Amino acid sequence: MATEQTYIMVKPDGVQRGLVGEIIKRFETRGFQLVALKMVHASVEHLEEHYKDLKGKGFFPGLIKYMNSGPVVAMVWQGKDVVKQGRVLLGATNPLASAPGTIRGDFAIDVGRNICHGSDSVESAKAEIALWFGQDGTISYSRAVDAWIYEVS
Ligand code: IDP
Ligand code: MG
Repeated sequence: MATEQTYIMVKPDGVQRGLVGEIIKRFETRGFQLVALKMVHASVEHLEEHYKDLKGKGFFPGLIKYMNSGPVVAMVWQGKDVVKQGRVLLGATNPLASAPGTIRGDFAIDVGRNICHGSDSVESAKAEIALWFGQDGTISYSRAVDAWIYEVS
């Protein structure tokens, strides 16, 4: 049973553009398991914590303003190699460098409006899941379909 988890977020532009379902669908149809989901209009302080590694970058104030401009959809997805595979599904940070077939490559143009977030390592996934879902936690449940997705489940 694959228990690796990643934090995936539809950013405010993804919500406004009606892409929540599309982004969920890509993870769902690939076979990954949704184990937590909520909509939240995050505070500046919360977003500064989420993006603390980027503090000092020239685009940081604009990034926080963008992320605070409306609600996001916060999710935890689970499955084999899901952190790396999640980044592959999202595409490159700059949508202009994202391959067609990826979420950003199909739906975005500007790096400052790239519609989705995905954890970049197992370690940062753990920290991000704790930050966004610490009080709620994730849901543990089995799926009969796993026997059709994993050779051994
Ligand atoms: P990632 O989202 O692919 O992990 P990071 O380098 O962690 O990329 O940057 C976080 C977010 O900051 C990006 O998704 C993007 O929204 C924004 N960002 C990164 N670089 C730039 C930039 O050069 N200009 C404007 N925004 C940027
Ligand atoms: Mg990042």
